[in-house]
This record gives sequence, C-alpha cells and structure tokens, in this order.
Amino acid sequence: MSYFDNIQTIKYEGKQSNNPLSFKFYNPDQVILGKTMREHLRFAIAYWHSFSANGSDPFGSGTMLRTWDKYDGMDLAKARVEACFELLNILDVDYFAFHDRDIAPEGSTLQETNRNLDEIVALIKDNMKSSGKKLLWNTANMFTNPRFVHGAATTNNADVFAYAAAQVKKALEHGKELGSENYVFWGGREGYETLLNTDLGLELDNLARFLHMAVDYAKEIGFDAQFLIEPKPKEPSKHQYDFDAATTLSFLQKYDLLPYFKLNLEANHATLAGHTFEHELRVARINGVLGSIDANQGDMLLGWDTDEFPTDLYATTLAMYEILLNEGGIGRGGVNFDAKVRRTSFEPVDVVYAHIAGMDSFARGLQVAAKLIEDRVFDNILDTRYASFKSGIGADIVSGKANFKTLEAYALQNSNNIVNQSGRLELIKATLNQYIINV
Ligand code: XUL
Ligand code: CO
Repeated sequence: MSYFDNIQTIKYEGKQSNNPLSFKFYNPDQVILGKTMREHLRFAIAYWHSFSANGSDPFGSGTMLRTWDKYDGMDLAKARVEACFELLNILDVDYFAFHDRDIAPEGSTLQETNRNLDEIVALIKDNMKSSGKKLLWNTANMFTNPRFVHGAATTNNADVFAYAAAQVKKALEHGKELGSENYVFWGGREGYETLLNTDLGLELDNLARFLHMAVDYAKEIGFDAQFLIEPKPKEPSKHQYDFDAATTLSFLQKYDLLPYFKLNLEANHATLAGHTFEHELRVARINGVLGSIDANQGDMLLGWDTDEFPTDLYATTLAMYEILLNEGGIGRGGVNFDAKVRRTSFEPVDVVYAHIAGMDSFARGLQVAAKLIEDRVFDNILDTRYASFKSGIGADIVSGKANFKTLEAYALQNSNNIVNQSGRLELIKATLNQYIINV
C-alpha cells in the first residue's frame, strides 16, 4: 500500500537533469569540508505540515488530497505513521520531528490521551527500528487546545500550568523512549495580548520555573537530548516572550538556564522579528547556542508566518555559512523542514517536489558557503575592514591596555588624521552573486 503514488526513492542526478523527481544538488555522499552532505545537513521532515495539516486557512476549508484521510481516530493516526515512514524513504531523509498532538488524537481525559500517545509511540518505535530512521526532536503542542487560551507555562491559571507540566513530562518520557536527539520548546501562547491584564514578571518567572522542572525531570529519567528553545516574536500571541535569539539568550542567562539550552532558529520567525535568518544564526553562533534550524521562508509581501519551503539561494547560502562556521556545525541538530506546501499544491507528489526543492536549495547553499569559506572571501573582507584593531592604538583597545585618558591623549594628537575606507557593499554583493552562480 502506497500513500505517495508508488514514488521510488529520489536519487541525485545532477544539475543537468530535468527529471523533477531527482536531486539536482543534494548528493548525500558528496564530501564537503571533511563531511558528507548527509552529515552536514541532517534533514528532517515535520510531521505536522506533511501529515496532519489539510491546507485550510481562515477563509476556506482543507484542500489537500491525502490518501490517509479516508481513516479517522486512531486508524488515521496509524496511517499517518505509515505515510511518514514512506515519505522518509522516498526522500532518503534520516530524521523527522513531531508535536505530541500531531501523532495521536486527544481522548476525553488526560489518561486516555496518554494511552493513545503510548500506542502510537510504540508503533513509531517499531518503524524506527525496522527503517533506521531517527527522531530529530519531539515537542508538546500547548497552543491548539482551548485550555491553553491564556498560555501554558505563562498562563494565569495554575491548573493549566499543572496540565502543561504533565504534558511535557509525558513528552520527555516519549522522547527518551524514541531516543530523540533534541527536545524543543516553542511557546506559541507564551506571551500576552495586552499588558493591561498581564503580570509580566510572574509569567516570566513561571516560564523559568517550568523549564527548570523540565531540565530536572529529563535528568531524573536519563533523557539526554539537547534542549532547544525556538524563538518567535508573535503569532499566535501578539507578543511572545521568546521574541528572538537575543531576547531568549538574555532570558536564559537571567534564570540560570543557559547551560541546558540551545536555540532552534526558524527562518520565517527571524523575518517576523525584523531580522534576516543569518542574523539570528550569527547571534546564536557567537554566543555558543546555535542548536538546530527550522528551514522555511516567508513571503516578502506578507507579514505572517507563511512557512514556505525554502528556495531562496541567498538565504540558504548565508544560513549554511553560519552553520559551517559554528563549532561542530549543526551538531546534534538538523535542518528540519518546518514548511508546508501551498494550499494550491494539493497532490501528494507536491509534498515530494517541495522537499526536493528545499533539500536542493540547502545543498546548493552548503556548496556555495563552503567555497566562500575555502576562498576566505568574507575573512579577507573582515581582515581588511578591521585592520586598525590589529596594531597601534587598536591593538591597545583590544588587549585592554587603553583607557579614556590614553585614548584622549591619542585623539588629541591624531584628530586631523582620521581616514575612513569604503565599505564596498555593492562589490561584496556582486561577489556573492558570482559565487552563487559559478560554484
Ligand atoms: C510555529 C512553529 C512550531 C514549532 C514547534 O511557528 O514553528 O511548529 O516549530 O512547535
Ligand atoms: Co518551527
């Protein structure tokens, strides 16, 4: 039984191929800077977009033609597991990621919900064993059910906080059961609609309490996944506490959580925060917390989280540049396609085309970024641009020798000799173009 029209495993055919069901750039075994593409990229499929979502939007109902939708309840949940492992095989992708509520329906009590989950987790475990596929991360959905209307760890209702704790406890147990490599916290409703009814201090303190409890419980059960926070500035809440990488970093620092967390950065969340993706990755990288990425892209003309499959080679190149420069690369993280086909791309084969497009875009980005590093293109630019800090007064500043008095003495005798150099922005962008086109 095939859920994807018996499509066979996609192979690398190279950039001349016009077979739409082939990789043009993603060659899993190609070695780049000492590692294979497969090892650099660690692609993952997002369960919620490809198996649970139906293409509905605020103006219309679902459009997706999904062969598993003829089932419902637990039968649907089981069919989705089969479909997921079929797609992993078709794409030759090693990892997947899910929220608890994507994989199994909620029951009428928490007990029944947990029983449903246990059953599907056991089925997933069997499939992982027979296929060798792995879980990049799991997470708890604490934003869909109406009980989370005021948030989960940052709710005003202590009963909801307790429920959320029970839900994450179970998710951590399932993460351990499946050998998940990471565990993600994304707080869709951890934020506020208006400060007029919000105790900001208590909500943030409670969020920290919640995360410490999660760290403690994972330790207690021996779940050694990397914990990740996924920043997003807004949507569904008007203001979300994990606004961006910098805000999340200072939160982690303030509450002594920094040793336990890294960041899972998502391209479209970066742009919603008014940043480029590479900005978020750079901020994380220089602070040692670049953990994993959710690969997608927004639409320049729309102001919301469109979660499109990534096809912008500038963005994938600059993202891969940061990842290659990160210590250990993507490490235990991966490139998770938190992306959905457009509502108008409703056939199962579109899901395959979409992933091929995303994988090829990241593979190409990896090739170009590696060449930029090999040729020291940006290194040379930085060396020249910051040369004044290598010797003389600049070296004194960097080494800590200088103070306001020595700097004043220097400035007083040097004030007529200040010469700035051009930033050469347009030349740099043209050089980047050349690399993207020619590598
Ligand atoms: C929402 C989003 C989530 C997280 C996991 O914008 O990105 O799907 O990745 O909860
Ligand atoms: Co995401």
